[in-house]
Amino acid sequence: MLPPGQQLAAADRWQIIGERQPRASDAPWSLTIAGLIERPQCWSLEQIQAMPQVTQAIDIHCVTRWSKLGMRWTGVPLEDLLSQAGPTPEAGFISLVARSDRNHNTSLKLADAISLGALVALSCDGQPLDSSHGGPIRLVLSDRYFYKSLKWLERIELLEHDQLGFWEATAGYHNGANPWGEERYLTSDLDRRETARLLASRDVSDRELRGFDAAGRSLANFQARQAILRDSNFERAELTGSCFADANLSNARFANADLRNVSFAGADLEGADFIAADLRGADFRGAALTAATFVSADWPRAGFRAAIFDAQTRIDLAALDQLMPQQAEFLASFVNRT
Ligand SMILES: Nc1nc2c(c(=O)[nH]1)N[C@H]1C(S)=C(S)[C@@H](COP(=O)(O)O)O[C@H]1N2
Ligand SMILES: [Mo]
Repeated sequence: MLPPGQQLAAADRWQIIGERQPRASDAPWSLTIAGLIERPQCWSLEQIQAMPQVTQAIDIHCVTRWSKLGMRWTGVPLEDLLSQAGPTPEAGFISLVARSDRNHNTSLKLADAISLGALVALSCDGQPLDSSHGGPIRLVLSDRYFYKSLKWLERIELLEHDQLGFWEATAGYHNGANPWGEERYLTSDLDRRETARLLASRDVSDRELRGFDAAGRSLANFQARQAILRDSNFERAELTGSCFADANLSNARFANADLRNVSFAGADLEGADFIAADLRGADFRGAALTAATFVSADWPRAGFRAAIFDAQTRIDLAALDQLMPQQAEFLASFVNRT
């Protein structure tokens, strides 16, 4: 089943999200488990490979609105590793740490990790995991957005108190991450006064304003170059001539907005919604469009709602590749005409 607000990726496509490779190192791969446990362990990759393996179907759901269902993952249940280590009664959380340049991490409630069947995976759909997808060893679990599935798992720590992960601490990703309840982002901490001041200035360039609410506003020539506007709401806003170049607009909502001659050049538009927006003269060159939507899911049946384009709308052909199949098909009919 597809959780609310998600689209199905093409079966033969699997996007790389976040870090693209592990930290360069000659040290052999290993997995350490430490913290509130009776028996600290450090397993070599070979030891993990030699443990009993299970294969289970796990659906993945990226917070930027794409999903892949029924992937077959093979590896060692996290529960098996935990029972070798013996968590103490105080252990309530696990922190997962990657072998990556930024020591990328995320965390889970210990009880959730076990009840949701978290797997320390070595292969997927019968193939050893690609390095870009977390090979040789990553975590994967169902029923949490995919940012809880850590690539290049190197260390598991059992903790009494939660330790927020990289995306959760720096990008406002919801720590609950339950896709069935759309726990995508924390609500913004911008107060109404500050929002009103920024709207009046029409300039948020370089600012970090997750969850910015500009729905229905008249904001022609709004300046938002390089701003971080994840999960912002620009529905029905009037934004002609505005500049969002190089901005981060993942999951931003532009439905029914007037976006004539707006620049989105180089912007990150993963999961952004442009349904019924006016995109005549808009510039998407160099923008990332994974799982962005331009047409409602009922297309091409009667009553669908779609963005408006003209010959001056600029979209790279290559960007169509990043879209989900139905969106790509819809956009191709436009791009090929121009
Ligand atoms: N080490 C590490 N793990 C990570 C990330 C990351 O940046 N670094 N990104 C997370 C996010 S947001 C997603 S959607 C998935 C993407 O996994 P994929 O690249 O195999 O599709 O990895 C998750 N695990
Ligand atoms: Mo993600």
